[in-house]
Formats: sequence, C-alpha cells, structure tokens
Amino acid sequence: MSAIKEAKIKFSQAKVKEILADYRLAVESREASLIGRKEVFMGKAKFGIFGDGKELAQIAMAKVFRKGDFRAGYYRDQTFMFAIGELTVQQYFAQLYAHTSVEADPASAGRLMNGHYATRFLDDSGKLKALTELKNSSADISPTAGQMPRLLGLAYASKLFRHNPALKEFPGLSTNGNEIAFGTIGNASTSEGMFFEAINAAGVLQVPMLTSIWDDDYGISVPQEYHTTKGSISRALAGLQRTETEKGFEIMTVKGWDYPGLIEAYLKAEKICREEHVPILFHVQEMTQPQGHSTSGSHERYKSKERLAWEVEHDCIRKMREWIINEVLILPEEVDAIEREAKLSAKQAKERAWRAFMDDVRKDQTLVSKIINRAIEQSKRGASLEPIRDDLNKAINPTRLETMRAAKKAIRLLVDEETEAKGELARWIKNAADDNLDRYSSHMMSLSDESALNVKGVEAIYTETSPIVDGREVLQACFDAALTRDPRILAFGEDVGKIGDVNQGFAGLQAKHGELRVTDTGIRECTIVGQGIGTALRGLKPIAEIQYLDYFIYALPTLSDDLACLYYRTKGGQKAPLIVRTRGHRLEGVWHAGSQIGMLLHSLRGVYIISPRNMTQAAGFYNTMLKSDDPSVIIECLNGYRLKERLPENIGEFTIPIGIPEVLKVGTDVTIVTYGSMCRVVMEAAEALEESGVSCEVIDVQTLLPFDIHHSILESVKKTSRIVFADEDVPGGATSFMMQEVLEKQDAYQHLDSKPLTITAKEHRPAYASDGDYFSKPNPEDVFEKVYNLMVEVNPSKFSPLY
Ligand SMILES: Cc1ncc(C[n+]2csc(CCOP(=O)(O)OP(=O)(O)O)c2C)c(N)n1
Ligand SMILES: [Mg+2]
Repeated sequence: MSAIKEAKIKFSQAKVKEILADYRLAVESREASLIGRKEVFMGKAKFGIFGDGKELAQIAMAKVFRKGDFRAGYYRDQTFMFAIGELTVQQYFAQLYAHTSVEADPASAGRLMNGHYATRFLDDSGKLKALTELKNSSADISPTAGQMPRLLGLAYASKLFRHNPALKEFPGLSTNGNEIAFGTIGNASTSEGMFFEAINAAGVLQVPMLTSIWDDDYGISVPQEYHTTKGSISRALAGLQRTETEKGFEIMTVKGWDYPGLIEAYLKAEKICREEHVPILFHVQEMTQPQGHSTSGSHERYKSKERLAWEVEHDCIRKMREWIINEVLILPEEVDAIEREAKLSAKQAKERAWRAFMDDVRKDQTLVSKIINRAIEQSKRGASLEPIRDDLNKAINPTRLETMRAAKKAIRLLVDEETEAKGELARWIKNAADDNLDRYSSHMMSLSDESALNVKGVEAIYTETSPIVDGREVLQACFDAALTRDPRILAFGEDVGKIGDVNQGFAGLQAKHGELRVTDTGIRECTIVGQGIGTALRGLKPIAEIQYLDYFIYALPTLSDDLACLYYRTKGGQKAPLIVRTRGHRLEGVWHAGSQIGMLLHSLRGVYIISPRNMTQAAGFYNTMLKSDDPSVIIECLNGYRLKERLPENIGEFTIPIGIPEVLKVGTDVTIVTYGSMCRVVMEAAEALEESGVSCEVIDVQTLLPFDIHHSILESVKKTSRIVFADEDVPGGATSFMMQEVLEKQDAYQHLDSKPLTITAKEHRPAYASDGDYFSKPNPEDVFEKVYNLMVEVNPSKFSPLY
C-alpha cells in the first residue's frame, strides 16, 4: 500500500488498483498459455494455440466492451474473454483437454479446439436470453477471417435496432442499437477476401463494427512482406479514412505493448463507434508471439535471432512491468508478489480442470475394468480377457475410446456365453453409445419447441374467386404478409430493394415497408450471408438472398463453416434461424441454370434444404421456416416466376410441414422420385407414359433435408416395386443421396424387382445455345425413354423397344 501512496501524484488509488489488477490478469493469462503448452507436450492435450503476446490490447478492449455488445474473433482472445468475465481459467483448460461437458467448457462442450470462444445466447429450452444483459461472444471458427462476415451482420443489427422504431418492442435484443460488434483478426488473415469484403461493406453500411487487428508481423512462418501491401494493413487501407465531407472508417494505430496508449485509444474508438455508428479499423502493431504460433512447431525455425531478441524486448508484459515500476512507482517486490500469486492461481485452475476432466473419463474406465474383472471370473475365456483389462488399467491419461474398445473387444470373446458380467457389459456398451451420441453428435438441428419439425401444416385455402396470378405475385403476397406480421422479418440482397429482386418477388415492398426492411446490398455473397447470420444471432428474422444458385459457391464457405455448424459447435448455445433465398435449376446457360443440390447436401448438414416445385409451395415453406428457429435454404424455380398459380386466400398463414413428400400422380408400375423444376418435366413424361401403358407414381420430395421423415416413399415402392430418382444435378449428385435414403435407410431394396435408376443432368453445366438446356438437362423425352426402357426389360411381350 505504501507504493500506492507514492504513486498518488500521477494516479488515484483506485486507478492504481485497476492497473495492478490488469497486470495480474495479464500475468495469469500468460501463465495459462505457458502451462497450456506444457500440457500438450506432456500428452495431456492434443494441440494448443495461445494468446501470449496479445494480452494488453485485449485487456484494454475489454474496458470498453459493455453489456449487450458482441465479439466475433479468433483464437488469440483468451485474455479478452477472461477480462470480460466470460471465461474462467479453469474453463480455458477444460477446453484444452476437450472436456465434453457444457458446464466445464461452455463455449463448445469439447467440440472445438482450444482457443475457440463463445458465450451461451440460449437458455436450456433453446430460447434466446436477454442479450442486452450479457457480454456476448459469437462462436469462433478456425478458418482465418471466417468471423468477418458474421461480424458485419452483428454490427448491422445495431443499425436496424437504432433506426427501426418497430423493433423497440423487443427490449432484450437491443438498447437503441447502442451495441458495438467487436472483431478481432490476425494481421496475416487480413489478406483473405472475406476481410476485404466485410470491411468495404461496413464502410458502405456505416455500422458500429470495431475491428482490431492483432499484428505480430507473422502468419505462422510467413512474414508481413508476403501478406500486405506496404507491409501495413492500416496504411494499405488508408483510403477508407473518413473526412469532413465523406463517410468512411476511423483508422487508428497503437502499439501492442503500450498499456496507457491502448486504453486511451479504445476509449476514443468506442465513443465514435457507439455514438456515431462509424466503423473503426484498430490496428495494434508490434505484438509478439513468445511461444510461436502453436504447439505444432517452434518459431526458432523461421524467425531470425534479431527478431527473437526484438520480441523479448517488446513483450507487452515486460513493458507493462517496467511502466508500472517506473511510472506508477510500484516497488519491484510488490510486482513480484502479484506475479507469484497470478501464476499460482493459473496453476491451481489448471489442476482443477484436469481433475474434473479425468474424474469424468475415469468413471467409465474404472467401471468397465471392474466388469471385465468379473467376466474373467465367470468366463471360460478369462485368460484372453486379462490382457484387455490390463491394457485398460495401464492407460495413464485414458480416453473414452480406450474404454469403449476394451468393452467391445471383451464382448466379442463372450459372444457365446450368458453370464451376469456379460449382460452388464452389453448394457454399458449400449448406454455409453447413447451418451457418446449426445457428447459428439447431438444438436445438428434445433431441439427447441420452435424446431421446424414442430411447425404443423396449415392447408392453403382457395375460394372460387381466388385470383390466378403469376408465380412471382404469390411470393410477393407472402413476403408482404410476413413483413406486415412481424417487424423482426427483413430481406436483403442484390437488387432486392428498389426493384424488389430480379424476378420481382419483393416488388413494391421496399416502398411499403421501408428501406431497412427490404434492402439492396452490394455484390458480395459471402457477407450477405454474414449479414444474415449476425442479424439472426441477434434475434431478427432475416431472409438473405443469393441471386442465383450458381453464385452460392461464393457464399458457401460462410454457410458451411459458420452457419451450418453453429448450433452443433456450441452444443445448443447459439442459433441463427436464417433463411437463405435463392433460385435455380434451369433457365439459361452455364451460370443461370445451376442445380448443385449435391454440393449443398454435402456441405450444409445443419441447414434445412428446401426445393419447392412452384411459388405456392415456396410461400408455404417460407411461412413454415419463419415460424421456426432452424436455418434453411429455399431454392425457387428459376423458370417458374411467370407461370400461373392460384393465390391462396390465407397466403400469410398457410404452412407446409417439412420432410413430407407429396404424391403428384398416383401410379402402379414405377415410382419416380424428384423435386423442384423437374416435377413439371417428370409429370409431362408421366402423362405420355400413361398413354403408352406405363403407370407412374410421381413423388415430389419437397425438402431434401430433412428427407421423407415418415418413409412414405417406401410405401410407394412396396406397390410399384420399381424406382427412378430424377433431378438436374450431376450424375452421382442428389439422386445418389435420395437413393441411399430410400434403398438403405428405408430398406426399400427388399421390394425392388428392377434395378434402381437415376435420371440426371449431364456432367457439364448446360450450354447456352437455345437448345442447350434440352440437351444438357433431363427433358421429358429422356424421362419417357428411361422409364419406358425399364418396362421393356420387365415385360418385353407388352413393351416393344422404341428403336
Ligand atoms: C482459411 C484458412 N487458411 C489457413 C489456415 C491455417 N492457419 C491457421 S492460423 C494461420 C496464420 C494466421 O496468422 P495471423 O492472421 O497473422 O494470426 P496469428 O496467428 O499470427 O495471430 C494459418 C495460415 C486456416 N486456419 N484457415
Ligand atoms: Mg500474425
């Protein structure tokens, strides 16, 4: 305390206390990094990536991070998470050990590598908590810069909350849009397209996005000169700086070891960002990596002696210690005591985390070992069982797989015996399998009451006077009703605003509902999806449009890495009920006729994939998904907007349950399973086949994920004993998926009397020539011939070959 008195000249007593607490936290966090690395080298954890060298900037950033704010960052942010009180050192180690428990590792329940941070937005029933009362971190992902699209969306939501008065009725979601979205990213990762796309969009949108760049001059082994023009991202982006007359960014640069400078700069940045909604580029330079990039290799391999010496000299904790002694006038002994206490505290937290993790894993190891012991006494193969038990007992740091393998090896030896021990072992295996499903494979889709699977169907109502309109008008009426019904619903995308999308599904709706609800965006698919994820995370109901399915590929990384696994990777801690609207299947040429459904199925498990055959079905699915908290992709038929459909009287209310196929035509000879635009093609072929004496049952699966949840296609196959899967994807694409679902999962193979067939597009995308579609995608004649030829094989006396 005497030291504090002396420092009074420059700093108040309270300030000194705060400084010392900050220093203590920095040291504790550093110690956690150092211990973490040792734990990996001792084999107690698989991999480690740490935040050493980045501590002070994160402590400074935490000082301006208020309740209701959001973080979207990357793996270096442990000190920040400690500083905002959303991560304990024990939880930090629990994640390093991959403790599969939400209580131990609330960010990911052991599903993510260490250094991937997240807070829990949802309560146990899956409902959104009052986010304004919490310090929120959206869930990290490993792909560098992958956080940027989401960051943009989190910031964009603040703008909507501030300027749309109708959203005031949701106080738990925002306080007048005052929330800042704080981003963090490494210097090397700023080379990614997603970074540039998100930064540009934030400048255009003028949203409260405060992006800090942790610049340690390296990206693993690669130095700055390979990454960034002029060797400095703030210099490279200097043209973004706002001026008296032009909107833009506020760009700030600070040194990573300058504790008072960082605090001052963050206070300034916060004020501009929060009050004026001006995006900030906060470039923190001269950071270090005391232990190198990660436990995968040592930095002595690629950093020069001079660089390594420079890093020691500029270590932010060393610099802060010097500053505390020289400027705050704290005695070195007092600083030493703080360091000792902080290090001990980190060590004790590590020990608690390890004990909890081991207790959890050992429970099963001990139990199975005991059961095998009894089996040895009760079995004639006791001698063969002994080494299995001994190996299991020997495991010093046991994992669940060792226990499971021991149990399964043992039960193989007991296969022809009926003993008490064998019965218990079998029971243990079954229960453990269930427990492991929960640990490793649960939470693919929403488990809350609002799950899309719980949305009941409401029939469309038609009267004699229901008008017959263009398909696009059905959609427009549906969107109009949705926007009128719920102020949280909004739509955005390229050309969605002023002209109401390229096919006019939103025509006139911007004029009616305002620019914040129906909005144009730049051409930037990845961040359009990010805007959707961020706003959905914050409790809004976005419909983000990707203009054509062909351009989905630009958005796919964010959809796959971020959206699709969000609920899974947080084990139900966060959800983003985003609807991604697009259009595809067939129209014109190589890039306006895409039907890459296999690509979606393979990369987007965790998102429902809906492929309606017309705009009425599409409207029903929009209504369904807007009631649910699951994310979805809805693919409209590109060639269906001008086809005539009857407008339901209850356009805003009718819903179509997901996972339920619809029989479009009843038949007895062959079942044809299809979806989307192919429904019309198959129906035309089926009518022609009927005239040639072949009775087809045509089934529209409607939703590919989930797929036929009640196995209704099996019932059709039982009747016809023949099946054809038809679509416009490449051979081996979504037709193969459907075939597996029906033949393997539904066991339909037992009822087949003919080879199962697929009808697909060619391997290339459709040529543009006027008849390119006809010769590239399946047409009614193709379907006719394939099915007819099948019947020639079945019954040559009735069906003669065509040619
Ligand atoms: C898309 C992607 N490419 C490559 C990697 C592998 N990788 C992980 S970290 C890293 C370097 C990142 O450097 P930087 O952004 O400067 O952050 P730092 O680790 O230096 O803090 C790389 C290449 C990755 N995770 N994601
Ligand atoms: Mg770096």
